[in-house]
Amino acid sequence: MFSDVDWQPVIQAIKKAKQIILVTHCNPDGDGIGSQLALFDALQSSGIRVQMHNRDGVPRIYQFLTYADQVVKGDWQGELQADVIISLDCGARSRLGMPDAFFESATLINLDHHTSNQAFGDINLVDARYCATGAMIYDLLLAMQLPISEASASAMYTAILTDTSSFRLASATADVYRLAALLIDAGAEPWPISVGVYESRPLGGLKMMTACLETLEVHDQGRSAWIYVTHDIYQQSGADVEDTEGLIDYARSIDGVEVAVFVRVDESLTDCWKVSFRGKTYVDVGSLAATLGGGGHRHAAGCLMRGTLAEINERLHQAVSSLLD
Ligand SMILES: [Mn+2]
Repeated sequence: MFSDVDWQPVIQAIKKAKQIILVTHCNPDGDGIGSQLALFDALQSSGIRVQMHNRDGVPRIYQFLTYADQVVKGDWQGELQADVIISLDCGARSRLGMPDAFFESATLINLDHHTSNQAFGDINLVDARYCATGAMIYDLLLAMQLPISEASASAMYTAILTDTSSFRLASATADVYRLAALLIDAGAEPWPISVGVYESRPLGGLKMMTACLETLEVHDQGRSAWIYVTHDIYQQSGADVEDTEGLIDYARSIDGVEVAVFVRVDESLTDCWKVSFRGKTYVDVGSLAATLGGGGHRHAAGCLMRGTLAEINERLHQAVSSLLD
């Protein structure tokens, strides 16, 4: 997509590697998983020893992708065999959910497109022009002159599809559509991928959606919309965190709403809340999240907050209102 990116430091490190491990952020999304599986496929096909490990595994909706079953899930234990770690789509090292020991002896390559990326790698290639890390992987494979298989094309298409909210965000430029077309030419099938990602929901997920939409509040003279997932909603619906994917888009979809806020309780920690923001036009929710200790993009960002729901809500309302004034 971009010819001015210097991939050489990354390529040199990959070529020197004896073994590579690919990792992505906790609660991975389609971009993290798609990037990981595409790069795994390409590196493995070229004879490089490569493995994948995600603390949170692969969400159900991405398990149809080739090699998803090869991602090892869980807390990292034991010693690292790999001498190169490639972090994909992750803005901060702590978001990988790996212990410090994991990073001690290997070269860490950080490939990402988040403006808030903390440049935590030994080699950092962070470029916010890309709509998705999956699109960066495409350019990397081109630069390495590796062929694009059907499996890697499908994984990269999934990354781009999901990170542009189905080609609806401002990041879905003509170049992104051209890349999607190239991936389709290489074997990615849009409808089966859409069925896998968007049309295979568990019933509990829809029950959660109903309950979550019931919590809808509109503030700031109709310019902010808020939805919540509480412990009760998790329990009554039988759904889990994976089923919250995309719920925030309903809040943003309301006419006149500029900022959508989604507050969901952490399933394991008490008084801990995961807050997501989506902006529609002029509001930069990335900087909003940054003021609250989080990060992200202009139109999509998030942060972690501690306290009772009432406490964090007060802070949140102030922060969002001041942004809309
Ligand atoms: Mn991404």
